[in-house]
Amino acid sequence: MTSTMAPARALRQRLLAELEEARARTLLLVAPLSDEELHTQHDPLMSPILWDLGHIAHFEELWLTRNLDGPIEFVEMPGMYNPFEHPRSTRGALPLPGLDRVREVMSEIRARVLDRLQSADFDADQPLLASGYVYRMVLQHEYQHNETILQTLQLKQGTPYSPPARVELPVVGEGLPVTGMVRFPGGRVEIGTDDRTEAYDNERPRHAVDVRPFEIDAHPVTNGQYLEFIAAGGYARPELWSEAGRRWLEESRVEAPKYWSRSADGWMTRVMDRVGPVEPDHPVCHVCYHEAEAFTRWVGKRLPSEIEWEAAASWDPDTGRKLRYPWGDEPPSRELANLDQLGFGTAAVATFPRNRSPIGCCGMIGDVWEWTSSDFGAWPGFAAFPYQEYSEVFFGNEYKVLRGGSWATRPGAMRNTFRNWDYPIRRQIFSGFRCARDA
Ligand code: AVJ
Ligand code: FE
Repeated sequence: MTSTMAPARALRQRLLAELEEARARTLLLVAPLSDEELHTQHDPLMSPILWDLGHIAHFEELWLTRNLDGPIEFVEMPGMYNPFEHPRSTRGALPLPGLDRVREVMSEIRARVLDRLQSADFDADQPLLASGYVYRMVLQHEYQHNETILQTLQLKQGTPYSPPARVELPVVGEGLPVTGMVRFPGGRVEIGTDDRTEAYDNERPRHAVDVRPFEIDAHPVTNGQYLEFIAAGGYARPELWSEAGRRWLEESRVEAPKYWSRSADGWMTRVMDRVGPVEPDHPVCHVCYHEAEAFTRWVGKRLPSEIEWEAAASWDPDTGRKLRYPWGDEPPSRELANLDQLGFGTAAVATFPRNRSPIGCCGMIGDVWEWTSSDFGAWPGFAAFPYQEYSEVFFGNEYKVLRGGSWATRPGAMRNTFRNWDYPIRRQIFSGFRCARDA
């Protein structure tokens, strides 16, 4: 440490900057929206965006003011913004205040948070504050709700959402081969993490697992490959689908990924306000677990388990070292991966040559979340921290794990050990997949 600042002061300044940056992004995303668009429940699966905003603020108040001055329970979150009191589908009926009022509440809470930050003791032996953990938890919560808001904006009724800012994604030359698998030799692999500075409870503890040799696609499945599945009648071949998958197919009558439509010129798709042809070299997005599973059967493969996914992304079998990101320990940036929202869409696979794990698996971080075959459960030795309502209440066989983050994920909420989960029928998330098989 060559810093002239006391470490606590440096950490305080960094957290302050990150809190401000997180809020600036949240407000940027909602800036183009009218009060009515913010109030509307655009889909039963999603909250009115004003609910997300109020919930972000009250979550922050709960953890960064009230809880620092004596333990309180998650259930003490004010009724209207408590997700367990009000399931998403009912949030449209809540008497939500207007944007001006919600912004006042956000600033008022933030002022108290920053005031409290001045006296935060990061050396405390309580794990909530040690190394600033609780601040990073709150930051990630805001980042995650940003992605939720983007799902809502993509689902939005009425005039499509027009992004307030965009960054151009790099375009690579045509003709890069996107087929092929890479091999993981198997052996003892370290899964999860012991990190207590930012990891969620469900990522802990780090533990050794014996993994059998397997092969995994070097890239996520592309639209072009998925189009072949559609053309081969994949949606009409029951033998490719699980029983639950067949039930979902019968009820939903789906024939293509969400947001695709057939036109005279072929398949079109839409991201927010942009409509264009389905790009064959982009990863397929907005498919549910059942669709992913049916595709893998069609090609004679299977989905990777989340342990295999994490091994392929993070483990260097030659050195026995575990990496924080597929490329190493360098934090994500625009040069490394398609993350952080402002690209507003996927990039062609193989666009980011450095987004490559030690075994040669590409594009694991960014673009699309990847479905795994695993149910969301506890790692051995799991302990809920700091609140059961983040992970533990969702453990079981109802949810499938997704890994790797999407274009709509903020970098602060992404790393090789990060675990996301959703119902196997969900498609409003930015979800794709890659295939694996035994070696
Ligand atoms: C991890 C995306 C499943 O949205 O339900 C936000 C994240 N948890 N607030 C969700 C979350 C509490 C969570 N997912
Ligand atoms: Fe939340």
